Amino acid sequence: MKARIVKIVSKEYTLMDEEGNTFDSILTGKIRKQRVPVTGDIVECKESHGRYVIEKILPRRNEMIRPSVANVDQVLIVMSVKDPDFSTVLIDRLSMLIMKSGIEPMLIVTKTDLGISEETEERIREYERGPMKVIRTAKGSLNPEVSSFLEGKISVLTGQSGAGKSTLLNQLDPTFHLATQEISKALGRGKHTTRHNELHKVAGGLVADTPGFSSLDFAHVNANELGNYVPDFLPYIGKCRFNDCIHENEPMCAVKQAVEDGLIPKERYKNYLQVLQMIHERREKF
Ligand SMILES: Nc1nc2c(ncn2[C@@H]2O[C@H](COP(=O)(O)OP(=O)(O)OP(=O)(O)O)[C@@H](O)[C@H]2O)c(=O)[nH]1
Ligand SMILES: [Mg+2]
Ligand SMILES: [Zn+2]
Repeated sequence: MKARIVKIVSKEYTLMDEEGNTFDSILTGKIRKQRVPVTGDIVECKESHGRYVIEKILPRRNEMIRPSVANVDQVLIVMSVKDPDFSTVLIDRLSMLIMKSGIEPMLIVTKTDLGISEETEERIREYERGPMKVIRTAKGSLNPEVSSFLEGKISVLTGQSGAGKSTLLNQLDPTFHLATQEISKALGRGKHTTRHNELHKVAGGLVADTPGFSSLDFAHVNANELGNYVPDFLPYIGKCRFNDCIHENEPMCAVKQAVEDGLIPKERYKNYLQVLQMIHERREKF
């Protein structure tokens, strides 16, 4: 039978079948040598000696690294308006890496109940006017749009530690009691509250609550592809004078023109140039 891996804790794999029933399983040694299974993987398994054994991992549609989740429909970037600070640099770097994985990014702006500075409000509006879906949420009044976006999909929550990822899931399903930050602080356990990734059944979909990331790695991204991963650039890609344009110093660049015309936010372009610079510097080192 076919099932999906929804949780991995050391050598125990929790599987979910199409009806949403979960059961524990183990892996045959043969597979462990072939490839490391991750949550989201669809597997073939069978019952043997009273327990389920995973026999085959089916090909992945896509795959995220850190957190490792396969077959993802969308990644929800969770960003608070403050505590921790709202950061377009982070949103833009995350969305580039998500696009690079072939997955659609979305933005969830949390903690709007804490008050939004004029500067942050303007930045949020730039995203709202752009192509990414944006949802604002506040503690105590969950935006019903969140559920509608999760339905029938596999979603991954990502964002800084403390942004409110686990809180969001707890609000979506009051039977969840995922640990949130105050508790871990009380236990003095260091930074990340959420430790492993697990797919939770919520709002008619599956959602991975992941630990806040520790670093963003552009090692596998080339300068000449980076622009393709900026959602705001997409309408202008292919319209530059040079077809290998990296939208930096080239004349007749459609992206730069759109920035000048106010069609692409300056902030978005600035964040793009910063990552491009990082990529250039990396190449100089070799
Ligand atoms: N005021 C307010 N506080 C919130 C909101 N969402 C989350 N918080 C608080 O922010 C803190 C951090 O929330 P978590 O849900 O633990 O954050 P996380 O993103 O899961 O963090 P990690 O698991 O460490 O990556 C908690 O104290 C929450 O109560 C919100 O919308 N409004
Ligand atoms: Mg968490
Ligand atoms: Zn260009």
